[in-house]
Amino acid sequence: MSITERIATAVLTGADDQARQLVEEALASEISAVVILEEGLLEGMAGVSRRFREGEYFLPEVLVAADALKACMDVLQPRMIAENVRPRATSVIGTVRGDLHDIGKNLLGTMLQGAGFEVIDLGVDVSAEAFIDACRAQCAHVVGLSALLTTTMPQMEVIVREIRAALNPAPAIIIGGAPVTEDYARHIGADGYGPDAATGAELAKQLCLGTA
Ligand code: B1M
Repeated sequence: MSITERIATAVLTGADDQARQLVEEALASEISAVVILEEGLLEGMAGVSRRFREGEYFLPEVLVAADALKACMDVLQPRMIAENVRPRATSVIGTVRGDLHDIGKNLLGTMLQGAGFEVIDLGVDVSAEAFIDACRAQCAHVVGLSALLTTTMPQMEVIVREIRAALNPAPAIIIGGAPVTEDYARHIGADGYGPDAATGAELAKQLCLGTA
């Protein structure tokens, strides 16, 4: 097994110490940061995402893998900067105004990061103006809105409308959260709906990069 395959497996199984050591080893043997990222870390997270979607992994496995990814990124980041490795695309995410639930949104952030996106997380209770400002400032390719309450879901319609009015071209807009449905996404003019965080990140990849 190559060292990048071993890194992918360590991330997939959440073996953070081992994953970090392997990344250090790979860097020491002059493997480029982009290869370690793409063939090691992102490949491992793609496996996590697939298993989560298929019901083989649950929240704890995803969080443990996310910790392993983070441990590796701490080691890899300086080399990525030195090699000028850019993220595949930029995403802005947040939970909509009036809503304080953030566990699903955080999970989406992890999956997006694992899919190679830069993630600008605006947190919870986020207004349309804040989404627009961040998308403009970051030249975002995709924006992800999360809502957990039937009372805050209508905020999504407002935010989608205001983003489209303020930004031309507008970023792709995806929505998700327990009360949200595919029909609702279509109804409010969003570009897509993720029933879970892994599918949301796959959708973002399709919309921004043309890949799944
Ligand atoms: Co709240 N809460 N809560 N709560 N809470 C629910 C959502 C509720 C269903 C509980 C219930 O009554 N059975 C109910 C909503 C009812 C409704 O509107 N239909 C409810 C309520 C009523 C409330 C309060 C109003 C209670 C009160 O104060 N009277 C209040 C509202 C506060 C506010 O937001 N303004 C409130 C408060 C809270 C806590 C603060 C205590 C806490 C949140 C803590 C936190 O998030 N940091 C909380 C919690 C934990 C829950 C439950 C128990 C769990 C939610 C959760 O995190 N699930 C929830 C009941 C339940 O769901 N069983 C409940 C795990 C998480 C991984 O799932 O966020 O759905 P979820 O994310 C999923 C998908 O939805 C999707 O991906 C994830 C899976 O991969 N997804 C996306 C989410 N966002 C996505 C975005 C995407 C794609 C996929 O692309 C953009």
